[in-house]
Amino acid sequence: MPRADSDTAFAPLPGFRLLPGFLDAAQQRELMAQVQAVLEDAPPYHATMPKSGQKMSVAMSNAGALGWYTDKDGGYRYVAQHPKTGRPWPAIPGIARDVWRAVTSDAPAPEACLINLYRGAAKMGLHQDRDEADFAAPVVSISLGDEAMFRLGGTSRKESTRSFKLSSGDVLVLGGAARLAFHGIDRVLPGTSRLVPGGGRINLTLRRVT
Ligand code: MD3
Ligand code: FE
Repeated sequence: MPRADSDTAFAPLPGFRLLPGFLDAAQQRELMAQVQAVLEDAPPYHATMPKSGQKMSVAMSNAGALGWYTDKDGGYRYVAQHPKTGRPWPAIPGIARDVWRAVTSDAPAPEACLINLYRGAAKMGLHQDRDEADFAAPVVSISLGDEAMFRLGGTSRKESTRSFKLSSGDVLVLGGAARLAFHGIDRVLPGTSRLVPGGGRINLTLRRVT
């Protein structure tokens, strides 16, 4: 018998694809080493949100031609240089480019790779990704390290949400209507992986920006 609430039960928007275990253990280790090299050149920082001036609990860095950044006065935007070192962002890790090519059919190469580093109680509130000029290409997300509880909703904040566990090596593809879905990370489950040196979780998001 269907549940009484089945009419309003959550169904992910078209264009949402979760690919569990897309990267095997050896590929995860190789990507982790590539990300470490990026972070040595472009150290993670805690960006500041525009209105509140609050620092984000997630530490960030970027690779690629453009990097996502926010500070109190400039707001959310893409920038071509690391805010502290002034250097251009390092190249996008090879394994990440391979994932993009494998899961996107005819999209041009990614312009940005945001690196989110979750340590301790870091989390990310429910939001939409709309700082890109073009929503035609999907966003591709790669999880490394500790497991996380990921929340996905609809294209309005009012719609119901559902949570999924993301594990190391999982890949998410957010295309079509799902490209503008509300989403966030409720919490990371500490000590569930030994991949990230120093512990925690890393998420890479690959995007077209312009
Ligand atoms: C759904 N990152 O960087 S990845 C972000 O795990 C971000 O660090 C989270 O949200 C993280 O903006 C979630 C999964 C994800 C990424 C982009 C999306 C889900 C998405 C874009 C649209 C819809
Ligand atoms: Fe996001």
